[in-house]
Amino acid sequence: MINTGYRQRLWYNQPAEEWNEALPIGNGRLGAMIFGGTAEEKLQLNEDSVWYGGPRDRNNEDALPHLPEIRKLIIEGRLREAEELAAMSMAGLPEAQRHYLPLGELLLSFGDHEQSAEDYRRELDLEQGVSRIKYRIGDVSYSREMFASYPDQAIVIRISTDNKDGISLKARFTRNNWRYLEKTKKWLNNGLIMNGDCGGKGGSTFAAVLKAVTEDGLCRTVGEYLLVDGASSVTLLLAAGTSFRHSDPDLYAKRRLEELSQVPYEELLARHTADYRGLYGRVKLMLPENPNQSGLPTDERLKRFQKGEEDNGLIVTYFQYGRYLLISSSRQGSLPANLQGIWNDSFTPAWDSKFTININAQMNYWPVEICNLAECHEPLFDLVERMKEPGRVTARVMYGCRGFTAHHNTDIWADTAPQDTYLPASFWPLGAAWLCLHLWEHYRFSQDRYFLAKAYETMKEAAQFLLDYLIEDAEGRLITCPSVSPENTYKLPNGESGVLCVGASMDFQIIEALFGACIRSTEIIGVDEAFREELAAALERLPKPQIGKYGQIQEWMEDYEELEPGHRHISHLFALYPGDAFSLEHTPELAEAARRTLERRLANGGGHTGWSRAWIINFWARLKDQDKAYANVRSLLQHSTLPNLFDNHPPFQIDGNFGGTAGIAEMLLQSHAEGIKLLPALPQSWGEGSVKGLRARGGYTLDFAWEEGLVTEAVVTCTVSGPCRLDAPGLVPVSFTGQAGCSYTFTPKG
Ligand code: FUC
Repeated sequence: MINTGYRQRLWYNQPAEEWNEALPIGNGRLGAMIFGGTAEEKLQLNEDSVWYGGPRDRNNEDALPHLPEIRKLIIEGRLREAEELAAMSMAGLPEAQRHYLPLGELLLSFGDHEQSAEDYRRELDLEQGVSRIKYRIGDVSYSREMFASYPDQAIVIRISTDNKDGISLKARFTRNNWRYLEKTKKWLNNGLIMNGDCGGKGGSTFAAVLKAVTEDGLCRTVGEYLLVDGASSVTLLLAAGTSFRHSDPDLYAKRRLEELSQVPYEELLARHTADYRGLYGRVKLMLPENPNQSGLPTDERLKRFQKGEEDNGLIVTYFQYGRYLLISSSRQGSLPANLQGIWNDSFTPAWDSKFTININAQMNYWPVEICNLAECHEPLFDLVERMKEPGRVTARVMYGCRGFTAHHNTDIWADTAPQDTYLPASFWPLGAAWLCLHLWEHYRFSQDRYFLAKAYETMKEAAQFLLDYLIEDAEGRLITCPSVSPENTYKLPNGESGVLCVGASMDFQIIEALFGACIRSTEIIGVDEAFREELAAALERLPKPQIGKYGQIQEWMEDYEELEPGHRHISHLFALYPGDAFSLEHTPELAEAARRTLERRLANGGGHTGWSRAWIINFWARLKDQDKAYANVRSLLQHSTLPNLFDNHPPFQIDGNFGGTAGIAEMLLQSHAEGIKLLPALPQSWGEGSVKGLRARGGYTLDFAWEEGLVTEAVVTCTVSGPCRLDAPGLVPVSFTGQAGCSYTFTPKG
């Protein structure tokens, strides 16, 4: 039975016992994980610019003088020596970039909660972007409604009861064991201010401010506590900021709340939902659902799914949750979604909870265009823009090159020097180039030439770096060296194994995509003819993709054995997804080799992290293998999904959520080869359904429905005028010239 529009929500019959059960809210900048306790409630808080330490120049000046020697050692296969020298001369100084920190916690204790709670329910309403908690104590009902508002830049917590004057509570901020860096002060009789240092030299200062607005009742502050007694309802407003954006974060946050405390709660809610729905409401997905499952809480559904039960409804929720998480962790003006979006409770988070740009940060943005959230892409573009200056210094100081570069990580300060001396990853200068392809993708979807004209300048600088970085090998080809195939190790016939290499296949695929994008851009905006020719000449000399002894795409220029044939990174299939140089349509042999590559990775235990599994879904979707794509959607939810539907690397890492959402979209719609293809990888169990609002390259929005795997109606809405080609099972292939602003409907009858 087709879902006729159940409200998309996550819901539970009990409070969260641990962080991975708590529910996330966010407005891109401010975030909270809500535990939903009754007598004691906890909101673990984040603000996206609370990072340890200030900006630094970490470039290692010894890189450039040692570069020829490192190259020589690698080319001669003396990997141990090359790696030893690279570890000393190329490592960032100091080794680590900055790391992301929690803002703190807001703890609430409620009076008259001695008896146990009944009729408990908590939910995250994905349609409204609101979290709710309801329960009863004796005869008294309580409810809480919470959201992070983008238009008002605050977290809003509304506490209500049906017992007039029945709310009393104590509120306080905490910051675990890091309390020595902050202190909490009173703010009049109804507010608290927690402020302090984020730590580290040149680091930011932060402030979090809480203000209570009550109906009836009294407010006062005692020590670090804010107390409310005898209120009929309470609205708690929370604002926060750091000196990364505000010269006086205290003042900023207080002003925010002074203003918002004058606005009725209903209006704050209305402003939030209008803003949120403006993004979320653009896409609707319906698949055949089992109505008996819709009455079950999310954790129960997930458990059943993990035991093998089918549940398309849960998959639809997972898909929309990915969109929710993106809206909540990446909004105009915020930092990009980091490894944990914005939700992090650790002062020493896994991989620093920063921006890992050899797959993870990019994966966060895979759903953004196709799932109609293009505005949410902007924080990534802003970061790329800020990386340009440090990236120019890194290019010049480390490699003596023009343009800008970055390695496999960056941080709040847009640091581009290598992160750590983890040899399988660190000395890989393709990070900026890959990120720049996001600019190009944004253009491909929007066709916005003004955007492209500016973006091209950035893409060009990333390409300039690579033109200079490429060296000629004995056969006259242009190769990268040193590089790595993130983050795999190869074995040499002489018994040595290592990671630094000559020409990782992924490098050439990224370079080809970037140079190609730059060439197209110069044509579209009519500039830089000479540079276009330089790029075209270099493209000719790049090594071509090769098929190795297992029939696989070679991961390196030589057909080396991999130390881990089931490695989580499948970098050499970049050109299959997110790139598009490998396709069934245009390069069937490479597509077949890509299939073999995947089979071999999977047969050797591949896909064991959430993000790797999510990437695999996208690969199979591009290979139009609906069964394998679906099996990997199943695996993602089965093996790599936490009770709150967060992706589990393990630990929690958000990229798998975003990659999973992108993969589901890619099964329904593709637009990387010529034209638009509907239902390219539709699994049997999604035989009927509909989707509204997906975007396709070329400036199109698609609404379509299908039955028994055949499209019954497709509506193409054009945002720009131009030729369009549509291919869908059940429809006669059609080419037409669309007019901007017009919609065209196609049915099996024509
Ligand atoms: C890359 C991956 C790891 C992890 C880390 C954040 O280094 O290889 O699996 O996702 O980034």
